[in-house]
Amino acid sequence: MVPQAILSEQVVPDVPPSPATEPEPADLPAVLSAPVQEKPKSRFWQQLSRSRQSFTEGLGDLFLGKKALDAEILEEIETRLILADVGQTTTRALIQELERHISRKQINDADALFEKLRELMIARLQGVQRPRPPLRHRPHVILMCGINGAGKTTTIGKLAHWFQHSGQKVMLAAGDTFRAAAVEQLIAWGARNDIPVIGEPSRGDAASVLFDAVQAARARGTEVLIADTAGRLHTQGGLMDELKKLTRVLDKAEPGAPHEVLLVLDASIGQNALNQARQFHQTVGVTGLVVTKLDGTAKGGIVFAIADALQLPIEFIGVGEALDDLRPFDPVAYVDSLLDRETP
Ligand SMILES: Nc1nc2c(ncn2[C@@H]2O[C@H](COP(=O)(O)OP(=O)(O)OP(=O)(O)O)[C@@H](O)[C@H]2O)c(=O)[nH]1
Ligand SMILES: [Mg+2]
Repeated sequence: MVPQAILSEQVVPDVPPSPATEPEPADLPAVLSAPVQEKPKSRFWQQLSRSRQSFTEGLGDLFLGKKALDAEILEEIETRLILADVGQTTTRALIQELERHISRKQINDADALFEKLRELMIARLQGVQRPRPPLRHRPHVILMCGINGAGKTTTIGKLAHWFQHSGQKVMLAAGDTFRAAAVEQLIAWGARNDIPVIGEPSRGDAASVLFDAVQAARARGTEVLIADTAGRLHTQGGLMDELKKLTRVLDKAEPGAPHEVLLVLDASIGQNALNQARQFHQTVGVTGLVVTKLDGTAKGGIVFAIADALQLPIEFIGVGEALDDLRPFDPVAYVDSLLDRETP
Protein backbone atom coordinates (compact mmCIF):
# COMPACT_ATOMS: atom_id res chain seq x y z
CA MET A 1 0.00 0.00 0.00
CA VAL A 2 1.28 3.50 -0.76
CA PRO A 3 1.65 5.44 2.49
CA GLN A 4 -0.92 8.17 3.02
CA ALA A 5 1.74 10.87 3.47
CA ILE A 6 3.26 10.23 0.05
CA LEU A 7 -0.12 10.24 -1.62
CA SER A 8 -1.17 13.53 -0.10
CA GLU A 9 2.12 15.07 -1.13
CA GLN A 10 1.49 14.19 -4.75
CA VAL A 11 -2.25 14.61 -5.08
CA VAL A 12 -2.94 17.56 -2.83
CA PRO A 13 -0.32 20.22 -3.46
CA ASP A 14 -0.15 23.22 -1.14
CA VAL A 15 -1.16 25.62 -3.93
CA PRO A 16 -4.08 24.38 -6.02
CA PRO A 17 -2.97 24.01 -9.63
CA SER A 18 -4.71 26.05 -12.28
CA PRO A 19 -7.44 24.15 -14.10
CA ALA A 20 -5.41 24.26 -17.29
CA THR A 21 -2.51 22.34 -15.79
CA GLU A 22 -4.52 19.97 -13.67
CA PRO A 23 -4.47 16.49 -15.19
CA GLU A 24 -7.72 14.73 -15.88
CA PRO A 25 -8.39 11.91 -13.44
CA ALA A 26 -7.96 9.49 -16.32
CA ASP A 27 -4.33 10.65 -16.71
CA LEU A 28 -3.42 9.75 -13.15
CA PRO A 29 -2.00 6.37 -12.35
CA ALA A 30 -4.84 4.24 -10.96
CA VAL A 31 -3.35 3.99 -7.50
CA LEU A 32 -3.17 7.77 -7.15
CA SER A 33 -6.59 8.61 -8.56
CA ALA A 34 -8.36 6.14 -6.26
CA PRO A 35 -9.46 7.81 -3.05
CA VAL A 36 -7.39 6.45 -0.19
CA GLN A 37 -9.82 5.22 2.39
CA GLU A 38 -9.23 2.99 5.33
CA LYS A 39 -11.83 0.23 5.45
CA PRO A 40 -14.36 1.38 8.02
CA LYS A 41 -14.13 -0.64 11.20
CA SER A 42 -17.21 -2.58 12.18
CA ARG A 43 -19.38 -1.55 15.09
CA PHE A 44 -18.40 -4.79 16.81
CA TRP A 45 -14.70 -3.88 16.48
CA GLN A 46 -15.39 -0.52 18.06
CA GLN A 47 -17.44 -2.03 20.86
CA LEU A 48 -14.50 -4.17 21.94
CA SER A 49 -12.09 -1.24 22.01
CA ARG A 50 -11.32 -1.35 25.74
CA SER A 51 -10.45 -5.00 25.75
CA ARG A 52 -8.46 -4.60 22.57
CA GLN A 53 -6.45 -1.83 24.18
CA SER A 54 -5.68 -3.97 27.16
CA PHE A 55 -4.54 -6.80 24.88
CA THR A 56 -2.54 -4.91 22.34
CA GLU A 57 -1.11 -1.92 24.16
CA GLY A 58 2.60 -2.58 24.20
CA LEU A 59 2.28 -5.80 22.23
CA GLY A 60 2.17 -3.94 18.93
CA ASP A 61 5.44 -2.10 19.63
CA LEU A 62 7.01 -5.28 20.81
CA PHE A 63 6.24 -7.14 17.63
CA LEU A 64 6.88 -4.21 15.33
CA GLY A 65 10.20 -4.56 13.63
CA LYS A 66 11.27 -7.34 15.94
CA LYS A 67 12.24 -10.46 14.16
CA ALA A 68 14.11 -12.45 16.79
CA LEU A 69 12.25 -14.28 19.49
CA ASP A 70 13.31 -13.68 23.04
CA ALA A 71 12.01 -14.18 26.56
CA GLU A 72 10.85 -10.58 26.65
CA ILE A 73 8.20 -11.21 24.02
CA LEU A 74 6.73 -14.20 25.86
CA GLU A 75 6.78 -12.31 29.16
CA GLU A 76 4.97 -9.37 27.61
CA ILE A 77 2.35 -11.63 26.07
CA GLU A 78 1.86 -13.29 29.46
CA THR A 79 1.40 -9.90 31.15
CA ARG A 80 -1.11 -8.79 28.53
CA LEU A 81 -3.15 -11.96 28.89
CA ILE A 82 -3.25 -11.64 32.68
CA LEU A 83 -4.19 -7.95 32.50
CA ALA A 84 -7.08 -8.76 30.18
CA ASP A 85 -8.32 -11.28 32.77
CA VAL A 86 -7.60 -14.43 30.80
CA GLY A 87 -6.66 -15.92 34.19
CA GLN A 88 -3.55 -17.71 35.43
CA THR A 89 -4.44 -21.22 34.28
CA THR A 90 -5.37 -20.38 30.72
CA THR A 91 -2.53 -17.89 30.36
CA ARG A 92 -0.01 -20.48 31.55
CA ALA A 93 -1.41 -23.04 29.14
CA LEU A 94 -1.19 -20.61 26.20
CA ILE A 95 2.38 -19.58 27.04
CA GLN A 96 3.49 -23.19 27.44
CA GLU A 97 2.05 -24.06 24.05
CA LEU A 98 3.91 -21.14 22.49
CA GLU A 99 7.14 -22.24 24.21
CA ARG A 100 6.67 -25.74 22.89
CA HIS A 101 6.30 -24.49 19.34
CA ILE A 102 9.37 -22.29 19.72
CA SER A 103 11.53 -25.08 21.14
CA ARG A 104 10.51 -27.36 18.26
CA LYS A 105 11.55 -24.60 15.89
CA GLN A 106 8.02 -24.47 14.49
CA ILE A 107 8.04 -20.75 15.18
CA ASN A 108 11.03 -18.72 14.17
CA ASP A 109 10.04 -15.08 14.24
CA ALA A 110 7.71 -12.64 15.94
CA ASP A 111 5.16 -12.67 13.13
CA ALA A 112 4.82 -16.44 13.32
CA LEU A 113 4.53 -16.21 17.10
CA PHE A 114 1.69 -13.72 16.85
CA GLU A 115 -0.05 -15.91 14.27
CA LYS A 116 0.30 -18.96 16.52
CA LEU A 117 -1.06 -17.03 19.51
CA ARG A 118 -4.11 -16.08 17.46
CA GLU A 119 -4.60 -19.67 16.33
CA LEU A 120 -4.37 -21.01 19.89
CA MET A 121 -6.79 -18.40 21.22
CA ILE A 122 -9.33 -19.17 18.52
CA ALA A 123 -9.01 -22.93 19.08
CA ARG A 124 -9.75 -22.55 22.78
CA LEU A 125 -12.93 -20.62 22.07
CA GLN A 126 -14.02 -22.93 19.29
CA GLY A 127 -14.11 -25.64 21.92
CA VAL A 128 -17.20 -23.97 23.39
CA GLN A 129 -18.86 -22.89 20.18
CA ARG A 130 -22.02 -24.83 19.35
CA PRO A 131 -24.60 -24.38 16.66
CA ARG A 132 -27.82 -23.01 18.16
CA PRO A 133 -30.07 -25.84 19.34
CA PRO A 134 -32.90 -26.50 16.88
CA LEU A 135 -36.36 -25.34 17.90
CA ARG A 136 -37.97 -28.77 18.08
CA HIS A 137 -40.68 -27.80 20.54
CA ARG A 138 -43.42 -25.27 20.32
CA PRO A 139 -43.05 -23.33 22.49
CA HIS A 140 -39.28 -23.63 22.83
CA VAL A 141 -38.86 -22.43 26.41
CA ILE A 142 -35.76 -20.53 27.52
CA LEU A 143 -35.17 -19.77 31.19
CA MET A 144 -32.78 -16.91 31.91
CA CYS A 145 -30.85 -16.76 35.17
CA GLY A 146 -27.94 -14.97 36.79
CA ILE A 147 -26.95 -12.68 39.64
CA ASN A 148 -28.48 -9.25 40.20
CA GLY A 149 -27.67 -6.77 37.48
CA ALA A 150 -25.87 -9.24 35.19
CA GLY A 151 -28.00 -8.13 32.26
CA LYS A 152 -30.76 -10.78 32.16
CA THR A 153 -33.70 -8.54 31.32
CA THR A 154 -31.76 -6.48 28.79
CA THR A 155 -30.51 -9.66 27.17
CA ILE A 156 -34.08 -10.96 26.94
CA GLY A 157 -35.09 -7.81 25.07
CA LYS A 158 -32.20 -8.26 22.63
CA LEU A 159 -32.71 -12.00 22.32
CA ALA A 160 -36.40 -11.51 21.53
CA HIS A 161 -35.35 -9.13 18.77
CA TRP A 162 -32.83 -11.69 17.46
CA PHE A 163 -35.42 -14.50 17.34
CA GLN A 164 -37.98 -12.23 15.73
CA HIS A 165 -35.43 -11.22 13.16
CA SER A 166 -34.97 -14.92 12.33
CA GLY A 167 -38.71 -15.19 11.78
CA GLN A 168 -39.87 -16.67 15.08
CA LYS A 169 -42.95 -15.73 17.04
CA VAL A 170 -41.78 -14.75 20.52
CA MET A 171 -43.41 -14.22 23.92
CA LEU A 172 -41.90 -13.10 27.22
CA ALA A 173 -42.70 -14.20 30.78
CA ALA A 174 -42.11 -11.74 33.61
CA GLY A 175 -40.78 -14.20 36.17
CA ASP A 176 -38.92 -11.57 38.23
CA THR A 177 -41.72 -10.96 40.71
CA PHE A 178 -39.44 -9.57 43.42
CA ARG A 179 -39.53 -6.07 42.02
CA ALA A 180 -42.53 -4.41 40.36
CA ALA A 181 -40.06 -2.35 38.33
CA ALA A 182 -38.59 -5.55 36.87
CA VAL A 183 -41.94 -6.48 35.31
CA GLU A 184 -42.34 -2.97 33.94
CA GLN A 185 -38.84 -3.16 32.48
CA LEU A 186 -39.73 -6.39 30.66
CA ILE A 187 -43.05 -4.97 29.48
CA ALA A 188 -41.11 -2.05 27.99
CA TRP A 189 -38.83 -4.47 26.09
CA GLY A 190 -41.96 -6.32 24.92
CA ALA A 191 -43.45 -3.07 23.64
CA ARG A 192 -40.20 -2.17 21.86
CA ASN A 193 -40.30 -5.52 20.05
CA ASP A 194 -44.07 -5.52 19.71
CA ILE A 195 -44.43 -8.89 21.42
CA PRO A 196 -46.67 -10.04 24.28
CA VAL A 197 -45.45 -10.19 27.86
CA ILE A 198 -47.20 -12.40 30.42
CA GLY A 199 -47.19 -11.09 33.98
CA GLU A 200 -48.26 -7.94 35.83
CA PRO A 201 -46.40 -5.80 38.35
CA SER A 202 -48.78 -6.87 41.12
CA ARG A 203 -48.29 -10.63 40.76
CA GLY A 204 -46.04 -12.07 43.43
CA ASP A 205 -45.54 -15.68 42.44
CA ALA A 206 -42.98 -16.39 39.74
CA ALA A 207 -43.97 -20.06 39.42
CA SER A 208 -47.58 -19.26 38.56
CA VAL A 209 -46.53 -16.54 36.08
CA LEU A 210 -44.29 -19.00 34.25
CA PHE A 211 -46.98 -21.68 34.29
CA ASP A 212 -49.53 -19.29 32.79
CA ALA A 213 -47.03 -18.05 30.25
CA VAL A 214 -46.45 -21.56 28.92
CA GLN A 215 -50.22 -22.07 28.56
CA ALA A 216 -50.58 -18.73 26.79
CA ALA A 217 -47.64 -19.46 24.49
CA ARG A 218 -49.11 -22.82 23.56
CA ALA A 219 -52.55 -21.33 22.95
CA ARG A 220 -51.14 -18.65 20.65
CA GLY A 221 -48.76 -20.90 18.73
CA THR A 222 -45.72 -19.04 20.04
CA GLU A 223 -42.44 -20.55 18.90
CA VAL A 224 -40.11 -19.13 21.54
CA LEU A 225 -41.01 -18.27 25.13
CA ILE A 226 -38.29 -16.48 27.11
CA ALA A 227 -38.71 -16.34 30.89
CA ASP A 228 -37.08 -13.68 33.04
CA THR A 229 -36.16 -14.48 36.65
CA ALA A 230 -35.13 -12.39 39.63
CA GLY A 231 -31.42 -11.82 40.12
CA ARG A 232 -29.97 -13.96 42.90
CA LEU A 233 -26.54 -14.61 44.29
CA HIS A 234 -25.25 -18.09 43.71
CA THR A 235 -24.60 -18.27 47.45
CA GLN A 236 -28.26 -17.66 48.44
CA GLY A 237 -29.44 -21.22 48.97
CA GLY A 238 -33.15 -20.42 49.33
CA LEU A 239 -33.25 -18.40 46.13
CA MET A 240 -31.27 -21.01 44.25
CA ASP A 241 -33.83 -23.61 45.38
CA GLU A 242 -36.57 -21.33 44.09
CA LEU A 243 -34.86 -21.28 40.71
CA LYS A 244 -34.79 -25.05 40.68
CA LYS A 245 -38.48 -25.04 41.51
CA LEU A 246 -39.13 -22.81 38.49
CA THR A 247 -37.53 -25.41 36.22
CA ARG A 248 -39.83 -28.09 37.72
CA VAL A 249 -42.90 -25.91 37.19
CA LEU A 250 -41.94 -25.33 33.56
CA ASP A 251 -41.50 -29.05 33.07
CA LYS A 252 -44.94 -29.63 34.52
CA ALA A 253 -46.47 -27.01 32.22
CA GLU A 254 -44.65 -28.35 29.15
CA PRO A 255 -42.84 -31.68 29.53
CA GLY A 256 -39.17 -31.25 28.63
CA ALA A 257 -39.16 -27.49 29.36
CA PRO A 258 -37.08 -25.48 29.88
CA HIS A 259 -35.34 -26.48 26.67
CA GLU A 260 -32.56 -24.04 27.40
CA VAL A 261 -31.29 -22.53 30.63
CA LEU A 262 -29.14 -19.53 29.77
CA LEU A 263 -26.88 -18.12 32.44
CA VAL A 264 -26.09 -14.44 32.01
CA LEU A 265 -22.59 -13.48 33.16
CA ASP A 266 -21.33 -9.92 33.42
CA ALA A 267 -17.84 -9.84 31.87
CA SER A 268 -16.81 -6.82 33.92
CA ILE A 269 -16.75 -8.81 37.15
CA GLY A 270 -13.89 -10.88 35.78
CA GLN A 271 -12.88 -14.12 37.47
CA ASN A 272 -15.82 -14.04 39.95
CA ALA A 273 -18.01 -15.12 37.07
CA LEU A 274 -16.49 -18.60 37.23
CA ASN A 275 -17.76 -19.48 40.72
CA GLN A 276 -21.18 -18.08 39.96
CA ALA A 277 -21.41 -20.20 36.87
CA ARG A 278 -20.40 -23.39 38.68
CA GLN A 279 -23.10 -22.87 41.32
CA PHE A 280 -25.84 -22.06 38.85
CA HIS A 281 -24.85 -25.01 36.72
CA GLN A 282 -24.94 -27.34 39.69
CA THR A 283 -28.40 -26.13 40.69
CA VAL A 284 -30.27 -25.88 37.41
CA GLY A 285 -28.11 -27.45 34.71
CA VAL A 286 -27.11 -24.46 32.62
CA THR A 287 -27.22 -25.26 28.88
CA GLY A 288 -25.45 -22.14 27.65
CA LEU A 289 -23.93 -18.80 28.58
CA VAL A 290 -24.47 -15.22 27.58
CA VAL A 291 -21.51 -12.99 28.44
CA THR A 292 -22.65 -9.37 28.71
CA LYS A 293 -21.08 -5.91 28.95
CA LEU A 294 -18.06 -6.81 26.87
CA ASP A 295 -18.28 -3.32 25.39
CA GLY A 296 -17.62 -1.53 28.66
CA THR A 297 -14.77 -3.58 30.02
CA ALA A 298 -11.08 -4.19 29.47
CA LYS A 299 -11.59 -7.72 30.79
CA GLY A 300 -12.54 -9.35 27.50
CA GLY A 301 -10.05 -12.09 28.31
CA ILE A 302 -12.54 -13.49 30.81
CA VAL A 303 -14.22 -15.22 27.88
CA PHE A 304 -11.16 -17.51 27.58
CA ALA A 305 -11.19 -18.32 31.30
CA ILE A 306 -14.93 -19.04 31.10
CA ALA A 307 -14.45 -21.29 28.09
CA ASP A 308 -11.59 -23.23 29.68
CA ALA A 309 -12.98 -23.57 33.18
CA LEU A 310 -16.62 -24.30 32.43
CA GLN A 311 -16.70 -25.96 29.04
CA LEU A 312 -20.24 -24.65 28.59
CA PRO A 313 -21.30 -23.29 25.23
CA ILE A 314 -21.06 -19.52 24.92
CA GLU A 315 -24.21 -18.80 22.96
CA PHE A 316 -24.24 -15.03 22.75
CA ILE A 317 -22.24 -12.02 23.82
CA GLY A 318 -23.63 -8.64 24.82
CA VAL A 319 -21.76 -5.63 23.49
CA GLY A 320 -24.08 -2.75 24.35
CA GLU A 321 -27.53 -1.72 25.46
CA ALA A 322 -29.26 -1.36 22.10
CA LEU A 323 -31.58 -3.98 20.58
CA ASP A 324 -29.03 -5.32 18.14
CA ASP A 325 -26.13 -5.39 20.58
CA LEU A 326 -26.37 -9.12 21.12
CA ARG A 327 -24.30 -11.37 18.89
CA PRO A 328 -24.07 -15.09 18.42
CA PHE A 329 -20.60 -15.91 19.67
CA ASP A 330 -18.03 -16.09 16.86
CA PRO A 331 -14.52 -17.05 18.11
CA VAL A 332 -12.65 -15.84 15.01
CA ALA A 333 -14.30 -12.42 14.94
CA TYR A 334 -13.86 -12.10 18.69
CA VAL A 335 -10.14 -12.94 18.73
CA ASP A 336 -9.41 -10.76 15.72
CA SER A 337 -11.15 -7.80 17.32
CA LEU A 338 -9.08 -8.28 20.46
CA LEU A 339 -5.81 -8.67 18.61
CA ASP A 340 -6.55 -5.81 16.24
CA ARG A 341 -6.52 -8.02 13.19
CA GLU A 342 -8.90 -8.13 10.30
CA THR A 343 -10.73 -11.42 9.99
CA PRO A 344 -9.68 -12.88 6.63
N1 LIG B 1 -22.84 -1.69 28.22
C1 LIG B 1 -23.67 -2.70 28.40
N2 LIG B 1 -24.62 -2.63 29.35
C2 LIG B 1 -25.44 -3.69 29.51
C3 LIG B 1 -25.34 -4.86 28.73
N3 LIG B 1 -26.27 -5.73 29.16
C4 LIG B 1 -26.95 -5.11 30.16
N4 LIG B 1 -26.45 -3.90 30.39
C5 LIG B 1 -26.87 -2.90 31.40
O1 LIG B 1 -26.72 -3.47 32.68
C6 LIG B 1 -27.71 -2.97 33.56
C7 LIG B 1 -28.44 -4.12 34.22
O2 LIG B 1 -29.14 -4.81 33.24
P1 LIG B 1 -30.46 -5.64 33.53
O3 LIG B 1 -30.86 -6.28 32.25
O4 LIG B 1 -31.47 -4.84 34.25
O5 LIG B 1 -29.87 -6.75 34.51
P2 LIG B 1 -30.65 -7.89 35.27
O6 LIG B 1 -29.75 -9.06 35.33
O7 LIG B 1 -31.99 -8.11 34.67
O8 LIG B 1 -30.79 -7.24 36.71
P3 LIG B 1 -31.77 -7.68 37.91
O9 LIG B 1 -33.11 -7.90 37.32
O10 LIG B 1 -31.72 -6.55 38.87
O11 LIG B 1 -31.18 -8.93 38.48
C8 LIG B 1 -28.62 -2.09 32.73
O12 LIG B 1 -28.24 -0.75 32.90
C9 LIG B 1 -28.34 -2.55 31.29
O13 LIG B 1 -28.57 -1.53 30.35
C10 LIG B 1 -24.30 -4.91 27.72
O14 LIG B 1 -24.08 -5.90 26.99
N5 LIG B 1 -23.51 -3.80 27.61
MG1 LIG C 1 -33.86 -8.11 35.47
